[in-house]
Amino acid sequence: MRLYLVLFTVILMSSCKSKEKQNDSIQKDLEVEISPLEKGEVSVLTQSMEFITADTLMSGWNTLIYENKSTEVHFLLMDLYPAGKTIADTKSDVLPPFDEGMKLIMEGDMDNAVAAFGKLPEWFYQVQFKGGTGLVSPKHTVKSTMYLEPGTYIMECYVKMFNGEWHTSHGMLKEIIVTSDSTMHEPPTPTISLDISSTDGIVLKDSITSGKQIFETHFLDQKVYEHFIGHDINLVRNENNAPLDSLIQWMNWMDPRGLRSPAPEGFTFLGGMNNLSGGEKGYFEANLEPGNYVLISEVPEADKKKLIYSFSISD
Ligand SMILES: [Cu+2]
Repeated sequence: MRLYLVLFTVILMSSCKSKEKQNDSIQKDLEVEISPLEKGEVSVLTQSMEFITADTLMSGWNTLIYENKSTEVHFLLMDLYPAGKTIADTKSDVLPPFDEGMKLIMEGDMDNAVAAFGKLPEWFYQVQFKGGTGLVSPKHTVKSTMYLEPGTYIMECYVKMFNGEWHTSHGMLKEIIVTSDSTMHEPPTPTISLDISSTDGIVLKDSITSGKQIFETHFLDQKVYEHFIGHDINLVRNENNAPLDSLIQWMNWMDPRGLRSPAPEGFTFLGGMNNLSGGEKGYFEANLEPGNYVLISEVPEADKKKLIYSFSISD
């Protein structure tokens, strides 16, 4: 009897072990089947003047992890195009007026520049901005989370090169299809909440401390400013307590030197949340070391619009 009991126990143990093994392998299979895109994790890389990333993304919440390995400042903006429009239309209808207009600005001919921008097609004004990162300094990686609805998007960066030509006209323009299948991703839990609006500017609801922070940005409204686009949020570290004038002036692409290489001395761009529509929310992550920082919009005269907020992190 005793022998039977021992045998039975041995058999039971071995069967349990094989079940465990089976469960392990099922678990592994499940892990393999969930792709980063289903998890809403999207890697984007710039080596010089391009976006290296997937051609197709899933709709819903997505975290874009943007690595800037190049030697210039860039950002990433997701433009949702009106139905039927593609990157071919951008190249034929949108880039030429912007190229012509910028060339005229560089020559100091603002009147004709405005006339050139007037050649933008009607459909261009139906493009919706669905977020992206803020400006990112060379050799930095940032994370921004936004909600993407299905459709055809153009991922773009319109920072300017040393000669004043747009990055968009030199490769930083990529068509991305967002499918109706949704990611399994949820927005992150914020540690800092802020509001941005055309009336009150950037308003913080929490004090900011050191370490890893997740900013929730709430776009209370959106409007088209004198530079033809809306407000966004960029986190910038002020390395040497430099006066903010050079930064404020640089954050205006209509200025011949604005948004153009080289970026102003002493400022490091750490991402943020690019343009969203009124009523929408987006998130970005930052690891804050002691120092002086500003949150600033890429708009002309951000200080006069209250679209700048300075803060310090102490030791
Ligand atoms: Cu760029």
